[in-house]
Amino acid sequence: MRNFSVAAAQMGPIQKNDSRETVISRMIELMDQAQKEGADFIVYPELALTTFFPRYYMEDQNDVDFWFETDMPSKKTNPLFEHAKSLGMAMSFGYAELTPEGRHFNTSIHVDKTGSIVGKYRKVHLPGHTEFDPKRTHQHLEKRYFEPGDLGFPVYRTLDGIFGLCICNDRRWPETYRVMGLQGVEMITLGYNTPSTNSQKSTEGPEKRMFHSSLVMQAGAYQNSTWVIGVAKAGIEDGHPLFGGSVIVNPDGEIVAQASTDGDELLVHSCDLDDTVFGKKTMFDFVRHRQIKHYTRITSQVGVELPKDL
Ligand code: CDT
Repeated sequence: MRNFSVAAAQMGPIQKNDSRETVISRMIELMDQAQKEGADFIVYPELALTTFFPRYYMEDQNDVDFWFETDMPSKKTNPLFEHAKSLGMAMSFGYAELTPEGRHFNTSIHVDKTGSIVGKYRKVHLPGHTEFDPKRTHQHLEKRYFEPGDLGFPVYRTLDGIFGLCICNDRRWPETYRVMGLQGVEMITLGYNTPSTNSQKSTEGPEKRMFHSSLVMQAGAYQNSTWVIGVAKAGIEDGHPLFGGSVIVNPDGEIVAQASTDGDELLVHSCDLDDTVFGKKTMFDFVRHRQIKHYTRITSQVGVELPKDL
């Protein structure tokens, strides 16, 4: 099944007081619509089950853990899994994961049409800060509530293709795509929650933020000849605006579908994994063209190091 239909299920705002059950019924509604439109695979955003809670400063660990899932599926999320299985629909979505060892991750999974989790990823690039910052118009406390993912960027086989996951801020880093590109990835799915304004750069409005979001996904798709499905949580969550602009990007880096609202909105597009073959075999034939001896800085240093003679 290398040619199938993907639904990017953008979700409008989820308010702080919205229950998991309410959100899951919205996800099920989107899934039903996706099925009517012929989709085989539905992709939901980052932290799809709750509001984007890292904007809230919390000190009490019980308050923090309220936002996390200890089981997947759980009693609350099982109706989504069962519904997907009954429709024969594969799905991917993000959630906050609390492991039995007490570790906290920003996680995303891919569930196949039989209800088995075939792919799991824990967000590597965590943006923001760890302490309350009074200078910011809004807080972004992912570094406080999550530890960096410990699974790397794995790819996995499903739907007769090679798939990978990443989450929100990961999309801005070329390493994310290249590490999966080097494992032959043919479709990357990712969700995001991105504020419409930059709390540290007041001149940067939603248009520029959206431009950067699409730019990085298009570049990642083209340079690795892979489909990229980028799905937003959008709209105003408890007074905090998030931009939409969910996209389906083909392996040529072209946007083939884009959301136009800040609400629940479905983009359905037929994706052929064989469209990745030309780019992988010609322009970006890694084996013939990559010169790894010149790339050592990529994994040997983190920050900028000026050469000594500069
Ligand atoms: N959720 C997430 O990773 N959002 C970031 C915003 C960073 S602003 C501190 C993003 O890159 O979209």
